[in-house]
Amino acid sequence: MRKNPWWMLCVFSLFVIAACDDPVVTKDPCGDGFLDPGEQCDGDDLNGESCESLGYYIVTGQLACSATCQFDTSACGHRCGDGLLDVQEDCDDGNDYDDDGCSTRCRVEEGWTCTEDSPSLCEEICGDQMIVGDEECEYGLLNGATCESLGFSPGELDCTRGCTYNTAGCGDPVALVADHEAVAAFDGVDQADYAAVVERLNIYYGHTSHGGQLVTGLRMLDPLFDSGALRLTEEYGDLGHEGDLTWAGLTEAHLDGHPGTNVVIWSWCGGVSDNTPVGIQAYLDEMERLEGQYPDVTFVYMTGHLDGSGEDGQLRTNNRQIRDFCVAYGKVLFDFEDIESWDPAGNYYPDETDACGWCANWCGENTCGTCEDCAHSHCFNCEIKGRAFWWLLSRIAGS
Ligand SMILES: [Ca+2]
Ligand SMILES: [Ca+2]
Ligand SMILES: [Ca+2]
Ligand SMILES: [Ca+2]
Repeated sequence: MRKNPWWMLCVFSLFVIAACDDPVVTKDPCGDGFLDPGEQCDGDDLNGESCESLGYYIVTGQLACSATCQFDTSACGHRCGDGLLDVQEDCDDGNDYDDDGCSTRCRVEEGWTCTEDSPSLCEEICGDQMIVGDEECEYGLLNGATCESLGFSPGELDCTRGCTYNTAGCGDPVALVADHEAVAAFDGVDQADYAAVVERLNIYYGHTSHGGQLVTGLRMLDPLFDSGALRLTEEYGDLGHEGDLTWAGLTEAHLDGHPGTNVVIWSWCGGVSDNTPVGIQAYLDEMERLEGQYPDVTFVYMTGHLDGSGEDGQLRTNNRQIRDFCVAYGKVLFDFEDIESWDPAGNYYPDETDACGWCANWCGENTCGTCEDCAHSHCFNCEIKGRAFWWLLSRIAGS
């Protein structure tokens, strides 16, 4: 019988297409009898585990493997950590870690009490002279804290009946201010401080060009402290003008989306120079509102950059309003204006501008660091901002 060449051509073409356009075959690795990434087991391969090795109470039960290559423990009974209170257990809080009241062996930990529910709810025993969990203190035991360590003037620190600090007997809260003295204090920042900053702080910093001086300054100090290791998220924007609160909305969005953030900083562009007492107060009030909304976050206030308007100019009047508020209410302040108003020898330049005329003179007569492009100014102005910034971060980190 004569073969149909058309039919053969079609079949041949299919082979050619299949050969040339070899599709990537994704075969489900579950069921192939080998353990693949993401599989607890596959078929009879239980990866050496059993009901007993996984901590289940029916040790003779038969551990099986599900169709999705996960352990099927239905024949193993219960275990510690499954959130079901079993006769073998004093508690079961549904997790596999210690130091939360119910141990990994389902025993109630010292200093705690747990309910006999499934799962058990555990809470610290306040009044037992043991500081555990979220307790800050116990009567007469302050866990090493003092009024000063909590940011207050000296006084009598106490513990409430709810095992939290009672700071009523402390003096007023003390402001933390990075001004021109912080530039010199930077020399006292050491590697342990640096490590604490890197480990503990997660910073959100909103700035435009002037505020960028802090970041440039950090980079200039990289030979001492690598700024690349900092957890620093930069936002493009600034504190605006005359009561503009755009920055506050951005801050809330960032904090709500990044709960690990614990330091918020916003800088000004020229927005202090053309501001009014009402506009400045709107800024201060909004910062304080955010502090109340996010009590675990440190908010850093800032003054505005020099503009040559001198001691009696609007800029200094507005900056004084910010500074006085911060000192009165124990805030954290990066005093941008004060930092660039003084040279390291202690000479004061009240009529200076953001260009920092004294910086060039200083570096002509003294040794300054390697220059980087510094927005609106001489590179030494960035370097002193970086020095003050590192000092402030080390203090916030509490080292
Ligand atoms: Ca497999
Ligand atoms: Ca259990
Ligand atoms: Ca536990
Ligand atoms: Ca206690």
